[in-house]
Amino acid sequence: MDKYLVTGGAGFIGTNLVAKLVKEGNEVVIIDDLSMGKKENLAEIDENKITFYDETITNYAFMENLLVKENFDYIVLFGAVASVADSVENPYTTHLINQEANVNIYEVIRKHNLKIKKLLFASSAAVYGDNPELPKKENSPIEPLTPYAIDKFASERFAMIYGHLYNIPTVATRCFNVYGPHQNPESQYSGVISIIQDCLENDKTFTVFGDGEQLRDFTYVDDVVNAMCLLLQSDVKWDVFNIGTGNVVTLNEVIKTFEKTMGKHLDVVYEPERKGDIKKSYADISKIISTVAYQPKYDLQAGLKAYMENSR
Ligand code: UD2
Repeated sequence: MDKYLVTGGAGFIGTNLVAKLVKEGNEVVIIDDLSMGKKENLAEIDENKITFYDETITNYAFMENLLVKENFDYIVLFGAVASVADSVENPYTTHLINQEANVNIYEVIRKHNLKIKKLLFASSAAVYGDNPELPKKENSPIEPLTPYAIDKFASERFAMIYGHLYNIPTVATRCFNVYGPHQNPESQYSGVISIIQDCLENDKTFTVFGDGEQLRDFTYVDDVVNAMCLLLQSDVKWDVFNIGTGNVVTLNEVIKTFEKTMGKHLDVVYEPERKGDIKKSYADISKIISTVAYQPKYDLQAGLKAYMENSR
């Protein structure tokens, strides 16, 4: 049994990871200020195995005390303002959360010489921006277009550099369009699959921005969580990995597959494409496959089916 810290552990990907870690017999401490995450997301998890703090990662004194007191084996960092739009509206306040608070955690580890087995920082495919090189490889050009993407990239680089300089085993992941249970569909910038699910379930009309031919690598959250566990448990350090499926689909294909899975028609209207929308984004995942033998298990059809079954 190991002791994990998961920041943002009541959020979408965090909750799914915590559920797996607890199922495998680990003890998990969660920090989440519930700005995006929800406590209900943790309802099905054995509460004797988790400790939940309704706290922000920008409370430096709290974070320092906790890290020193608990001596975690593993640390996984999801805590962030995950909305790109929010970062455009509030670049400085989101920067304090999306970058500074992470650097503070690395600094506490360094300052107190904490002996962790691995720290994983959850970065994002957003760091690649709209550069036309496809599929995105880890060494493709980095062109962050928003404060969110800059902070993700900087936190990722700080994780690598703290790792190198102070011998802390760190790793970072860049996830591509993740979907699955506990994703919050409430904002127009929520994951598109959660919005489609909400529209199908509640007979609402879904708006396609653009012609629906935008390409994405939609990745079911179980694959993401498995990939992260493989990286945590391996000897890999000071390196960054794409997590996706390596398959690419259009939004129109997603709608068709979803309708088939649900056995229900979706009302759709088309509107002009969003400003700054990326036309094509998909991952080259050969690095994580060759390094830790990751194999995605869910294509779109299987992922949507699992999503429906596990959302009930
Ligand atoms: C994803 C990430 C974002 C950032 C970005 C970097 C999510 C939720 N967002 O944005 O954080 O990392 O990648 O490239 O993972 N769409 C509609 N109707 C809707 C909502 C969306 O047509 O109601 C379109 C949207 O314009 C886009 C596609 O669906 O073309 C996917 O949208 P998204 O918000 O799920 O994800 P994306 O790739 O824009």
